[in-house]
Amino acid sequence: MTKVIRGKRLTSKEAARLLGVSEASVKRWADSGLLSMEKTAGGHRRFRPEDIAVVRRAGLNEEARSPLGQRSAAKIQAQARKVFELEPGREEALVEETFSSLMDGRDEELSALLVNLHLHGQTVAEIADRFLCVAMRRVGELWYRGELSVAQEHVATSTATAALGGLEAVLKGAGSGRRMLALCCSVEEDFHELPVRLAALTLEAGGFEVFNIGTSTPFSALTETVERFRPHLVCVSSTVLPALDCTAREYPEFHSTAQRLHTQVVLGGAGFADTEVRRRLPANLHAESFGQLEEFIAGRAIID
Ligand code: B12
Repeated sequence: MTKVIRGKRLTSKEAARLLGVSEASVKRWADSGLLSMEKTAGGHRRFRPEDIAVVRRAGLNEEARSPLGQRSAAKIQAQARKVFELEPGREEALVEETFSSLMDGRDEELSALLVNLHLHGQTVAEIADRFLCVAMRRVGELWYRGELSVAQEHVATSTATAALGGLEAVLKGAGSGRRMLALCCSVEEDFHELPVRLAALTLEAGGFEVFNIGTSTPFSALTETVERFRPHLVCVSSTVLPALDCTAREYPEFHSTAQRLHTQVVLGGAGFADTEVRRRLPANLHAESFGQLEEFIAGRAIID
């Protein structure tokens, strides 16, 4: 994809605020090579949000090891969250920015925006629910009304997918110690990729090691995979449910295998919203948002 506009960069002042240090420290670290930077034509230091996010997380992890550090790490996060929530009208403006980046195929710029949101205290689930999915639904409405071609929709989806790479890089190795395993996929004949990717990212941010099996995975295949890998959690997405009868036939074996192996089952997305579908496909959680998935994994509902 042609990158007409490069990703947004942070100034020394912005980087300093996000890292909770002085501007002088940021400049010193940058000049000594501790912090990656670029220089503008006028000689000003500029920073990639991804680089600041990595340093910030490393700093927070370091601090969190001492009881005093835990308090200050929490304070930095709370401060960042406050900065974000204080600005009125900002959320709509950011959805607008997300939408226009999707429409124009500006993946680097979108990636920088998503990482920036994360730096300002937004969780992966919040970024998905409040920004990316809202913008994608707008794409869907335009497409449905015939105001957008399939090719334009494809540009939007691949831009979103590419932009998630930035968040993925920042989240690498989230959580410490032994990581629990989770499997992600979508139901048979559902080819919507983004929800599977967002579920995987939400789980990674929650400290899971994630195998993304991909779209259109029949429950019979999933049963075998659960037997083989014995994950702590399986997260299945359904944006559409074209093969309901087949799915309902294969589901009981999958579900009893998961129960026997103490694997938690999360079913998420519009395809699982119907009460009758939920009755036929029981699970530990039927999620309507990534926030619910995040809450579920944070709620220690997972048995290690
Ligand atoms: C991109 C797209 C496609 C692309 C997918 C490309 C790709 N590589 O991924 C393509 C072109 C392939 C496609 C095909 C089709 N699509 Co389509 N598609 C979309 C679009 C525009 C975006 C989908 C997306 O990524 N959304 C982002 C997700 C994450 O947001 P969300 O669905 O709103 O999800 C929310 C919750 O449900 C929840 N959630 C969702 N999934 C999950 C999963 C988990 C685990 C959790 C915890 C939570 C969760 O979180 C979100 C809230 O923040 C949507 C529009 C829309 N409304 O979303 C239509 C849409 C989903 N598609 C639709 C349709 C009809 C189709 C087709 C049948 C069209 C056709 N005639 O061929 C086919 C079906 C193909 C198939 N069998 O899979 C309809 C579905 C209507 C319906 N309810 O049945 C939509 C809503 C468009 C519309 N307005 O009509 N599509």
